Amino acid sequence: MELPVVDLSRYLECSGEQLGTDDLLDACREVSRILRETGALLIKDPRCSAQDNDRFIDMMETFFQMPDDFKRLQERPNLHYQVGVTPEGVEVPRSLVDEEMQKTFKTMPKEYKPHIPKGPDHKWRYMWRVGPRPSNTRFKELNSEPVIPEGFPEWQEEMDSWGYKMISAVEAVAEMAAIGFGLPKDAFTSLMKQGPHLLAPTGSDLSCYNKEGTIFAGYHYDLNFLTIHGRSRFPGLYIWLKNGEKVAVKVPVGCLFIQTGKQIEWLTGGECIAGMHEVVVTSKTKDAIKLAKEQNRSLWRVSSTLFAHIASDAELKPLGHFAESSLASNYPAISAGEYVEQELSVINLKGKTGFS
Ligand SMILES: O=C(O)CCC(=O)C(=O)O
Ligand SMILES: [Fe+2]
Repeated sequence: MELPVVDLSRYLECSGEQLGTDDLLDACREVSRILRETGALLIKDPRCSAQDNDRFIDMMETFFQMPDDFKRLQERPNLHYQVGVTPEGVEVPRSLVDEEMQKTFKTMPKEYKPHIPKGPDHKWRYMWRVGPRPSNTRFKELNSEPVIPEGFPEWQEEMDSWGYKMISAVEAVAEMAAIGFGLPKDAFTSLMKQGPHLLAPTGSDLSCYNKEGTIFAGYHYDLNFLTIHGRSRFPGLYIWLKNGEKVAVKVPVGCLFIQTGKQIEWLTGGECIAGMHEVVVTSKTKDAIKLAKEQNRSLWRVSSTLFAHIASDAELKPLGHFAESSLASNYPAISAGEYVEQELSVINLKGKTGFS
């Protein structure tokens, strides 16, 4: 199945008053429908160009190619790895430790079954906080100072500029989704203000791990609100639609890919569910490795993942009419920060250090 591409240009050009026009309302309903029915959306945002994406990936390839000892200088386990580098072999895919998920594996048809994780992920990651942080918060450690690797003078500017652009794209989608769901336009975006948004590119070493079936990120959902990715230079990301179908993500040049996380599931009382996904080496990845070798390009698979979050001190609970839904009781009110901490300890990023 091909995922539809929604062009945000018309929505972005319009002022508030024009939002009542039929074609814009239809576009908003289309966004909310796709998020509800599939949990996955391709978008085109004129503010996020293919060149921006390329510059960012070039820099991250250079970083991930550095020796492990250098990269580990950027490791902050005491901050739950929520800034700086997370080496390979640390983050544990939720499905490795979640018995409910393991039960569902058994019921899945063979062609849609994920690769069953046997240990932690083989991917590296860099976490960079984007956007303002709250001066007064109950969740200080999730909102700590950034880490900048030595020898990358362009780091801050590059991370911030690409990060802000992708957050703007998420905000537009969040507004459109809210309108489409019949909520106030800012129902989601007002909760995203000063959220601990993370630009969190992954780096996977295809010169070392290139056997089919190697798992870079085992089957999991994302714990945040919405996740957005630019186009990666290597295929490998697979998602599951709400109907259980497994789909290879192909992001057209100049487009971005958005998937639902657990926080939007909470806020919509289960109307949207968090999209499951995995990153693995497949025959398509191997074809791309061969081509990259011929062209003398980097063999690090970099993702330009950004986790857009609800503010740590804001409350997660079904919004507006979603509070009346039959599933709402599965989503009791909890602060977003508390929820994130619970999830982080399950996936091994919190709990080994002084913050547990
Ligand atoms: O590497 C990717 O393409 C996505 C990784 C992922 O799922 C994650 O970072 O949560
Ligand atoms: Fe993910």
